[in-house]
Amino acid sequence: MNSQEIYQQRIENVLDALLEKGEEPLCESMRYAVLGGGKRIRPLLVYASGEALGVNKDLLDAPAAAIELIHAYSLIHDDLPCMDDDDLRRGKATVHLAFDEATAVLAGDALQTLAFGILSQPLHGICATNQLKILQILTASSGAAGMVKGQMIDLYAAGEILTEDQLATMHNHKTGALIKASVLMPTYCFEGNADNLTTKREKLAEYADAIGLAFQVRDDIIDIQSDTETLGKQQGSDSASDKPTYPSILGMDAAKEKLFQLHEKALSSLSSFGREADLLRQIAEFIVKRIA
Ligand code: GRG
Repeated sequence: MNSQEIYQQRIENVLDALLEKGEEPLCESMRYAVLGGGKRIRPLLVYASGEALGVNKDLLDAPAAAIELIHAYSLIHDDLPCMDDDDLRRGKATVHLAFDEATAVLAGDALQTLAFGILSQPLHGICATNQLKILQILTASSGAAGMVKGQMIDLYAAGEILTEDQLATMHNHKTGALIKASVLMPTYCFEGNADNLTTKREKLAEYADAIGLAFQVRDDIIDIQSDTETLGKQQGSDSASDKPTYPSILGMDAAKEKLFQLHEKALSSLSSFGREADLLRQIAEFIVKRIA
């Protein structure tokens, strides 16, 4: 197994242990939404950023799990009839179809509180000030100043003509915020401060901004160029719902050029790091080349 696969297996085990096993619909729907699917890009970024900083892996499991739980909740709610009304997610029926709508709302709610609960437990090896900072990052990135704000902009953007800046603002909130949180939380996984941490944090933030937007540009491209089976969700859903995208605003060639530039920016942000940031480099490459 390569290191991406090792970390993917690791987060799978961590999530499995965290989610209660029970026959009630709430337990089953939470496990259905979280386990056995998804690329786990956000937890991978947590482990990769921690690796670049020399953080003990055991301290990264809690933030890695928390960010994936927030992501899973956001997907459940995004798929609901009152939002994107999707039937397929990660190659299987969306939670409101596999269970029912009320269960899907509550499973999302419970995954969100579980994420904050995990980070509120004593995290031995991380001082209280830093642990609070990690919680603040998760709160800001997922709430009304982050992902929820982006989702709100997105819902009202259908059928609108957005400028490139407006499109970037929407994506920086909706998708970029959690990606940036994944990279930044490990910069607080210490007792106190490590060497040159402020400079490293700034460089990692630049990297995260670049790959966050690259993730979305690539998402817009594959929504047009891939197929439903590969994507595990409906292909062409952006144009079907008349959503503004990078290819629709810039044209396909310019969208691909934008992706190339963002990849270059991500790599140059890591130029002061050595081999310890190789996993971050590999993830950047994976994001700009992914087909699903
Ligand atoms: C409902 C509050 C709320 C927010 C929803 C993230 C989000 C906000 C909606 C998802 C809609 C969507 C398809 C956005 C495009 C980019 C994206 C986040 C794709 C899904 O993330 P991946 O590709 O999914 O990392 P996997 O399944 O691999 O985890």
